[in-house]
Amino acid sequence: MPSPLASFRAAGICYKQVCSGVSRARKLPSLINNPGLPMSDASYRDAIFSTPLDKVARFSFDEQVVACFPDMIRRSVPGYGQILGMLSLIAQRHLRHGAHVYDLGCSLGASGLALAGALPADAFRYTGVDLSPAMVARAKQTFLEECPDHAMQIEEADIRTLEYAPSGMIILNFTLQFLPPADRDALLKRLYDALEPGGVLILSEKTIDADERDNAWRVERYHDFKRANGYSDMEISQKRTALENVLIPDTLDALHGRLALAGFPRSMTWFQYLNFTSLIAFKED
Ligand code: GEK
Repeated sequence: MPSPLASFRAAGICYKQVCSGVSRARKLPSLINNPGLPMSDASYRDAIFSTPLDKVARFSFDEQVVACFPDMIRRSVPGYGQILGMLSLIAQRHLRHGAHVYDLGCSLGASGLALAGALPADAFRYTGVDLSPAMVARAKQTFLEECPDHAMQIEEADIRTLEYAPSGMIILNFTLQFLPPADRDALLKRLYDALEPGGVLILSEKTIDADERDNAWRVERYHDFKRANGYSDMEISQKRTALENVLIPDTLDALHGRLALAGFPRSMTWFQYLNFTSLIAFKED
């Protein structure tokens, strides 16, 4: 199996660039805006739903997904690279020197790599947490190879039951949507409690619109986005089936409501691209 970094690079995601912030992040392939840029090597390309399946199984973060994950997320999540690129700029503004950062549902540790690429080794301590053993194993290997001088830890755990250490920044990038809705408020409350005064939570999610017509428009344009990134109608449809009752999106209003209920006095939407969004929630000083 290729090294995780090789597959990130093959997917057109160069973390050394993403990590260095907006000016460098502009050089990143911006998906449909740069169709001429090389796509990934065929061996790491997401082709999981490219053949007709008699029965589409529930989506899970297994070895097969891990092998093509950088390509999958780049071609499926509008704005993914831009969100990563901003994390280090947000950290530079909000993170006390040496503070602890959680990345919950870290997958292959992309947010950690983004931070390590932009910030010196003593600027922060990072803990990535993921439930998938395959993700955790590869993320560990990546950090050893790419940023051995930074304090990067990876834990295999369920973020709903973890004991949280005091932290200056908590990143929940496209993870809350995979928890049963009934478990979401309790987790956010625990994260609010774990944040130090002045700490921030970054919450990125796929969203749904309450208005049916708006929702249909956004979903159709999202499918256009996926087609433009090389997915066939069959792949789009089978992936949608696999994610049914696995990825359950909230509305943007519901997300802000959950943050308020958890105790955050202020939250704002800082990024939106079709039905994908990123919020920042502030804990009072
Ligand atoms: C990125 N943040 O690249 N506890 C821990 N991990 C979980 C749980 C749980 N209860 N449920 C799901 N996960 C990443 C992308 S992917 C999003 C996040 C996507 C993990 C799951 O194993 C997977 O790795 C991750 O959450 C969601 O910025 O693939 O759309």
